[in-house]
Parts: sequence; C-alpha cells; structure tokens
Amino acid sequence: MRLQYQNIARLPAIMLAIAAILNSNPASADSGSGHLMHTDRPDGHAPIGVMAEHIHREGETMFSYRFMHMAMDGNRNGSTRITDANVLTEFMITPTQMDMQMHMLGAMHSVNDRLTLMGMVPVVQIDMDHVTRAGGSFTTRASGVGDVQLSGLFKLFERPGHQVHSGFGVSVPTGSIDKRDDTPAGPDQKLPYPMQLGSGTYDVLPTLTYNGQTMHWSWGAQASAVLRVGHNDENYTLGDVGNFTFWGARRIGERVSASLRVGAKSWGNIDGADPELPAPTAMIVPTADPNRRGGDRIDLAAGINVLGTHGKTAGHRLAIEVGLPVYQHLDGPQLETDWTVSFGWQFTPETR
Ligand SMILES: [Cu+2]
Repeated sequence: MRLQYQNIARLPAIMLAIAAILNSNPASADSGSGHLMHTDRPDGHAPIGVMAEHIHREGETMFSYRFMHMAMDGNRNGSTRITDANVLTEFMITPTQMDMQMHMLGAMHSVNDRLTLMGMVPVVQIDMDHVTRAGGSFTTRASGVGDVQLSGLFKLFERPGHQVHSGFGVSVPTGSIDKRDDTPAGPDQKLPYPMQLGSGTYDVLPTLTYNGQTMHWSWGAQASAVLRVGHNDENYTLGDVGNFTFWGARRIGERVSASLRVGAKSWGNIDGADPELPAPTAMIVPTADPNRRGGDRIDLAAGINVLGTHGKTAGHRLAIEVGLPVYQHLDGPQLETDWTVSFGWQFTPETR
C-alpha cells in the first residue's frame, strides 16, 4: 500500500483554499487585542523536528542551530526487509548503511505580528557503506552546503489558545548535485542520487500549521510539501515530497516540556536521469535507479524542550527529539531508516 505521494502533493492546494477561507473572514484577523499564544514557555515551540511551526511577535529575531542525524541500515522492498544477499542476486552492488548528518543554521525575524521571515542554511555530510557481489566493500562520502531555504510565514488566525499560520518558502539550489568519490568503477565517479547534497531545482515549500495550547498542554498539526520546479542541470527532477505531522506536549514545570509526535512522509521517484548514471549503471546499484527512490514512512517521535528564560521575550531554548519509524514502504531495494535524532538550540535576543 502506497500513500500515493501525488495525493499528498495536492495538499498545498487544499492548504491555500483553507488559508483563503480563514483570511476572507475579517473577524479572524486578530489585531490590537494582545498576544494570545504564549511562546514564553518550553512548549511554546513545537518539537524540534518540526520546522516553520511558529511565528514571532513584531520586532523579534531568533537565531537557531539544529543538528540532525538520520541512520539507515539494511534494505527494504515495499514494506518487506530484504538481506544484502537478496539485493546482490539482482545487482552487482548494494548499499548496506547510510548516515546523514546535517547542521542547520537558521534565523527568523518578524516584520510585524502577522509576517515572519525565515532563512536556513544546511551543511550536510553523507556516508554510505556498500558490499559487492564479488565480496568487496567500500564507502562513499559527500559533504558540503545543502539547499538554502527562504520563507515567509503569515499568521491567518488567532484566538485564545489557537493559532494558524501559512508558510511560503523557496529552496534555492545551492547544494551540489555533482558530488564524486572513488568507487570500484574507478576514481572520482559520479555518486548516485541519495549521495547528492541538493535537489538542483528551485523548490516551492508551502506549509500550513495549527498550534493550540491550554495551561499545561499544547498540540499542533502541520501539512507541508516540497514541490520541484523544472529539471536541474543534470537533467532530472527529484520527486515531490508531502509531509503531515501532529503532536502533543505536556509541560513539566516552568522550564521543561515533553512531547510525542507522529510524522507521515511520502516522496516520489525521480523524473529523468543523470546522464552520468545511465540505465546500465542503474542495473549495477539500486541507488542509481531513478525509479527506486520513492517511498512512504510514518515515524513516532519523542521529544523534550527546555527553556532558559531571561525576561518575557528573550531567552534560550534547548530541544531534542528522537524518531523511530513505525511504517515504511519503499520503492526498493532501498535503504530503510532506523532512527533519527534532532537537537536544537534557539536563541531570542532581548527586543529593543
Ligand atoms: Cu523562531
């Protein structure tokens, strides 16, 4: 059963329709009656694995650093785990595991109570281990700057304890899609798709987020998508991505909150193909096949936020979230995700 990423990719249209409805109701635009959502509490921001999930008050600036690690180990075809030996009956080479580490620097600034601007710069390192049918093994590595993201987040609705905002972002193709490394095929070979650092295309990033809170609890939901525009310089387009996530958090005292989150993600196969990874290459290693990249995954994630406050609007927040997949369906053979961890530090200086 595939979740059909095409359906999830339709979310942005639905989100824009909801946004239009909310925005067409002038009574929903809160102005002048103060700030209704409390961000000066540990769960005033969502679990750290969620992006673009909060906005800021007029004049506020926030800087953030995130570290993310995703560990993939073993292959899957559909929802069935398969051994390396299984993969090697069909391919000369199989990936056995991959680790992706990402450092992400971010800044947010609110122009006014309705519009917050956001920019993020990722630095990525990817390591992939392989075994060959002949019994050899090798590792490839790629690292560098990924795709820079620029977004505007727009408040649509605010009532005591409830807030909705939409986001419109662009992913700029600053990440390399020409990463190379030594492989058994020779020195300095073009690395397959999952080892590249960027999409190579300008991608549109729509989001729609709802946040709710009471005295001790908070919760939220977010739909988001990555929609690729055109072909990149290597003549292919990564699949679109649809995400839906919802979470709940409970305050444990003034400074700590604990959260649980469910995240569902669906992503498509690659359209076109890198001319340096032609069909014969795709029959050697599954990572070079544009039709073995799509998949669906549902993660369960647990997180903790810790607030170090100095004043009402300024402060530090530390957060960690660990995610485990509970469902995966991959157009395989494809490496499966074993666990993810996100760590974040957010700093809001005193507003003048
Ligand atoms: Cu922020």
